[in-house]
Amino acid sequence: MMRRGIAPQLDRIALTEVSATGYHGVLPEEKEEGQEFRVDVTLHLDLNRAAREDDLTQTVNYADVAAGIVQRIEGPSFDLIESLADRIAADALDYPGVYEVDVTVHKPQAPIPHPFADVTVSMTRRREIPVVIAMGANLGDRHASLIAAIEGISRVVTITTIAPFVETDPVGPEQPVYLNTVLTGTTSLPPRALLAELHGIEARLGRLREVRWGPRTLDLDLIQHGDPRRNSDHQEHADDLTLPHPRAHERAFVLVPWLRADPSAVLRVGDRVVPVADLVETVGRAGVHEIDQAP
Ligand code: PH2
Ligand code: MG
Ligand code: MG
Repeated sequence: MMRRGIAPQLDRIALTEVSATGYHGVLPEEKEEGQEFRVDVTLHLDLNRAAREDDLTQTVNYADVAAGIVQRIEGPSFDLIESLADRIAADALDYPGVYEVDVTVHKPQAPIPHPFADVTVSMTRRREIPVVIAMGANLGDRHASLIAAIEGISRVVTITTIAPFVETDPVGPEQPVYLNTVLTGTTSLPPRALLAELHGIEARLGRLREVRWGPRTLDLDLIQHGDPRRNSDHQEHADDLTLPHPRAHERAFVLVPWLRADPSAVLRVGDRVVPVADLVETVGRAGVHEIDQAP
């Protein structure tokens, strides 16, 4: 498994020093008498749509966040402020659209028998969203392009599996054979931010594309974002983004490697959630050729 590197910065909503009396602590008197706790949270999310449409339902209402924090502070007692911070972080990630959260819990009256100003625990928690990315190249050093792309993707996706590369007959206009693979992993980026990263990698690796569906040095396609089994997959049809990928269900050069990467994969097709194994049965494996893998 490869580690994720630096992710691009999302928009943020910060709420600082939400305070209430709580009963968290290891000592019996802390659970008895209570003391002040203060919490800072920063939610990381994409605020473009909320701003464009000036619509509260497209963002997170910070008053709700504050109320939830006060409930946690005043709620069931934990021994550790670590546990309190973790609960608050998990609550924040439950808001739709929140991909990452930073939480700090302050306990300025902690029982520390020395002068001190404050004691805090801070943590960052990310949503881990399953994603499927299809990759193809049919110009230049195809193998090197795919390897370099995987390296780039690993900065924003924690890679679970990469399918063995396959050679595939071109679908579309007359052009050289493709090298294709499919990668599965998890990300804490929303679909558009991930797509922007993929486009950046394509551009850096010198993607050439004159003809639609024509030859290219590198093509990275976001196939699925989220889990259709849990109904958490992103579904959208817009000019700049269509998810799930509108043609993945009929493309052997996507389905066959995907099935190798994840034999239990499913894809939403219209209003059905279909095992990729069944789609491979339907579409067949014609035009997809196994190759000897580089050691
Ligand atoms: N990509 C296309 C068009 N045709 N054919 C194959 N075999 N593999 C591809 O990745 C591919 C294609 C457009 O993205
Ligand atoms: Mg493509
Ligand atoms: Mg593409």
